[in-house]
Amino acid sequence: MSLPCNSTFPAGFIWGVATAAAQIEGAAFTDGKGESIWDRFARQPGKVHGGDTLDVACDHYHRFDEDFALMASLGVKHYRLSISWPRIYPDGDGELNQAGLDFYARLFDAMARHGITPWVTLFHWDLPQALEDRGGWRARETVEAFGRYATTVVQAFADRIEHWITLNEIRCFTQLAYGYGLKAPGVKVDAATLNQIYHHALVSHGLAVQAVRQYGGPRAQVGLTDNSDVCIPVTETPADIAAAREWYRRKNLHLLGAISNGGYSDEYLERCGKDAPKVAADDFALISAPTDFLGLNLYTGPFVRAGADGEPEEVLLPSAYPKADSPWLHWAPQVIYWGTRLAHETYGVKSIYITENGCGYNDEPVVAGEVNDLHRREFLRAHLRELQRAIADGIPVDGYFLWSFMDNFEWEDGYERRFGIVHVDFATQQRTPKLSAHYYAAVISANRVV
Ligand code: BGP
Repeated sequence: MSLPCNSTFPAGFIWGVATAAAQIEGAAFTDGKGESIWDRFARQPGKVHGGDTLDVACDHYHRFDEDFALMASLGVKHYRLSISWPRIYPDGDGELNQAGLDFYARLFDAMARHGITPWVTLFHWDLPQALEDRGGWRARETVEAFGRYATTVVQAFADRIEHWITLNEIRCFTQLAYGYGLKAPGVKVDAATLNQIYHHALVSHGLAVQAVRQYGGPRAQVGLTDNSDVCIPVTETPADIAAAREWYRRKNLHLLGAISNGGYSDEYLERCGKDAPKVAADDFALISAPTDFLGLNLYTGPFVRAGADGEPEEVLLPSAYPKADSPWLHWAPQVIYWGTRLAHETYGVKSIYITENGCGYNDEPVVAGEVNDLHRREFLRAHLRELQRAIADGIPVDGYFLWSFMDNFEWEDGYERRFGIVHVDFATQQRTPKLSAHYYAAVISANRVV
């Protein structure tokens, strides 16, 4: 399909916003919720900016009704949220906490009252600490426990939820958490263990797909949300595009590559050498079971070009290159176009949702009832233009979820970094829609980039 510049998006295009349980709910020890690895990590000195904890966060646990009223007032009809595993199984496995299920039932009721459709992520990094104490993602036991948790949640809410996301960003809760130690549980394991952890994440994804197929009902749809390493051709010439495509293929071999191949490639196994993961007999039947869509969290990516011998090489960013306040987030709006195009071309994905895109800034406080975040408006507009270009080129992108609805606990950055289109005063819990919220509301209402 061809979409001329600035025409409207396809009818039925999904415009949404995203959050995650641990980042907004607070009530970290309320109504029987168990401790998560992030509750523990945040209490270790020096791990999270300013010693911030998740204890209260946006107090969404108690304020969800007003939050949904605000969401609805902006015209947002689709909301990606996650369920907290330790609210459902405080020890990760074993005894069910009915109060946890009851909370989400109330939450979904409120969303229905406000005309908002839920898109539910089953795991967004808040592993129960009790499981970490028994090995965490290093242990196959955690995979089996996740399968039981996913089954419980799908069975409980199959009548209300049609869109399920299995896991959020495997790379972040594996490599950044157990490889670099930056995210909870903040440890550094050896290469063999890390490869096994990736594998455990893949099997967990497969078990969640299986739970949705078995218990989700006929209308249920399921997919993974991945933060693929997206490579952006520095000039859109055939040589640089080929280099970016090859770099992308190599960098995603262990996750999307393995899922789409139905097994680990020889290339990947050679790369692992003696540190290759142990694979049980039926693992890849689970891992590679067909899904209905691919979720992509797209924020940034390296620029790649063809080197002298045609080999891909990353172009170093000069110090003057524009960045958000999140140090890892340099501006590269083309990540939307190339992230979706490379996934479609490389893996044959037929339906893509951008499940996160947004920018982290240390926004200024509210002045006279306003937060003038023109920088975020500009960021969004540039990225939405690339979304429009992707759709115009026939890439099957069916929806876009902005990260994030409101300022929240941004993991190791605590409350310093703000990603929301709604400002949160963490002392008073006052919400103030920023300029970017009004901008996004206008985009949704016009169904085009404004
Ligand atoms: C993604 C996560 C989100 C959110 C966002 C912002 O990786 O899925 O939960 O936090 O990034 O990034 P960060 O808070 O790491 O700066």
